[in-house]
Amino acid sequence: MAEEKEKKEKLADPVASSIDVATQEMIRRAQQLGIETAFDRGEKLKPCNIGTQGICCKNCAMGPCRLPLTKGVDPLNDDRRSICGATPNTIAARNFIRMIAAGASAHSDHGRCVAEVFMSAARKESDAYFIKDTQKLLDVAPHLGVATTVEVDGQVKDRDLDEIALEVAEKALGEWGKMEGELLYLKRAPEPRYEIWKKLGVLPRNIDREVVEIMHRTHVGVDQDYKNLMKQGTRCALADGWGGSMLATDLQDILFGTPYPLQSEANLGIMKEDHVNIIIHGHEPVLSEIIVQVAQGQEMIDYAKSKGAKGIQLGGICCTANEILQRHGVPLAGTYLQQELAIITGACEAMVVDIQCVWQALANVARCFHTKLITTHPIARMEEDNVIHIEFDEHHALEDAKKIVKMAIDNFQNRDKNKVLIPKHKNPVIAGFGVESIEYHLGGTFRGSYFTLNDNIINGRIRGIGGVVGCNNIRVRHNEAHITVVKELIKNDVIVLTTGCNAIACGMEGLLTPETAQVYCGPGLAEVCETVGIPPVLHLGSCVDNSRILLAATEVVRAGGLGKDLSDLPAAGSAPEWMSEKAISIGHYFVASGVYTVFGVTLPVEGAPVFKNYLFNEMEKLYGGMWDLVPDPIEHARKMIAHIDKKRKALGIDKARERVLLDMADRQKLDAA
Ligand code: BF8
Repeated sequence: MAEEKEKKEKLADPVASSIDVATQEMIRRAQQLGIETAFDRGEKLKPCNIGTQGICCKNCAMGPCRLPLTKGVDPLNDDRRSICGATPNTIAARNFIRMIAAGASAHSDHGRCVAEVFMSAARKESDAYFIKDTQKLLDVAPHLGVATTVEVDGQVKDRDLDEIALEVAEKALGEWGKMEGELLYLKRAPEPRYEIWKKLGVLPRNIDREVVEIMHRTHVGVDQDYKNLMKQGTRCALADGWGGSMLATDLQDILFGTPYPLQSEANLGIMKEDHVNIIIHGHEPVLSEIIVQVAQGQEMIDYAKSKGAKGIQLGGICCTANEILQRHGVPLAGTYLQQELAIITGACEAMVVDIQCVWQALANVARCFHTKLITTHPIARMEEDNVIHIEFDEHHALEDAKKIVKMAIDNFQNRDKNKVLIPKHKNPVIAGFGVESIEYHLGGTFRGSYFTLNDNIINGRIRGIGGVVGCNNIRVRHNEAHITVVKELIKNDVIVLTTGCNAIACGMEGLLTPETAQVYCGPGLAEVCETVGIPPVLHLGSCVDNSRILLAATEVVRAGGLGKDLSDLPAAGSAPEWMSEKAISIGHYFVASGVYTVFGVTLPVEGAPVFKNYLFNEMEKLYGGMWDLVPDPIEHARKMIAHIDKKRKALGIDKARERVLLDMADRQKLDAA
């Protein structure tokens, strides 16, 4: 009896676990069925108090050495040492940059895979992949030093597109391991930014090398100066943001099309009881693009009908969801923390996964239903015997995708109708924004560039730009911080650029529609959104697409009137519910690009106050951007707004904002009269 009670107490409280009603319903449903989810495990398994402080070193077999900070100890007279004598600063910095290395590797290896597929498309080796967006190819080529014209007999002519594609593929692949020089995309940043990186010695040489050097430097007995460690952390993070991630985004756009705004829906309610439901989860669009193509083809739709279904419903989880949403309008099934719940609907015929953010727990959940859990990537398999591995290869992509979709359809008849419960909740979304479409909507026909956006920032209708991104974390209420931060920003006239799971959370909450502006925005931002017909929260894609935020911010600098560098902009970054190493890499390339970046939940730096101060304060003197940690979402947003106001003041446009607010008030008075 006591045991039973204890068991009961350890289950998650659905309402305390998520702000989302569909998620609450499914947590309850899982508990009724006796299926454990991450929400329940989060109750039982508490994080290690020393690890969370960042001062546990397990880089050799003399340890792990744990140096918890005891209350009242003066950090400047801190005699804590590991066996080898490493200080808390060294340990925390080593751990921190190892996270950067892992995060940068994840994004960049994804990018490499896309570059390899791009190469096979350029060589015309594949019947599934082609150069779809030739304009983007021509736009990207010069940044990789590839000429788009050629001189023949004294005349300048357009170069053959196949030739350009091949050279772009070669140059792009070279970025991972070239012998000399520096990453070619670094020069896409505003010039003063590039000069700062050069002066500080952090220009990445090639992507792989920066990761390897972190692993070397953090091996026992190598780099034992936290500032020098962070220098390499910076170089590696830049190799992610302005390298691997940016290449992934560009090459994906060329292969699969540059996103433009489109309409769709978000949340578990997108699944359909009378359809074959296929959930695609992971990150690389290389596979999911072809699955979408196959599943939307008549052959498979007819096959599904022959098996008693009305059709095929695709849905996405995590960043794959964002990839296929932004290019095809495939609806979002949910965020990172909802992956188990999609299966618990009992209506998921197949969950197809590739890399990153995919839980092994899915195997256990799938076992309780008819769901086929299909791994597809050679580097990401699961040990469980109910997991099917269909290795995906770009050379026979179409056959692989057909096999997967057919397997899902065949599984429809195995569904147990009594176990089906799909929550009703979903919301409409407008997604598919990017550097190009922001220019289209906020550029202005005559002047091009980002003129209208800049003009509205300068006149104060838009107070500034918030980049809000990142994961869910079981340690905080699902989506609460995401939504609170975003709502607080738009209420204060800060336009939000979003990616990753924050974008999905915003979609679920209904914040990705132009109509949102009238409900949640301050008057200035509402007016702009209404005039140009955009949502106040612009969905820019997946986590590798944070590179779109960097480039959009660069365009803002180029359009003029808001300073000369990214660090001059009235802008701030945020990851309110981060959890992955990728988020640390993203956070750090934002900081090194000059952005004040606030994280929620926790940061593994508390046990090393000197190192923490370096990240939170000293960094600003070097890069113009710095880290911050603010778990409370309202305070989190307010600190971002305070920073934006600080930048407005430095630019001398703080007065303009006051004037506009007075104008608005005057106008309201007039309206009332
Ligand atoms: O790369 S936001 S939980 S899904 S890590 Fe993962 Fe975090 Fe979601 Fe995409 Ni990004």
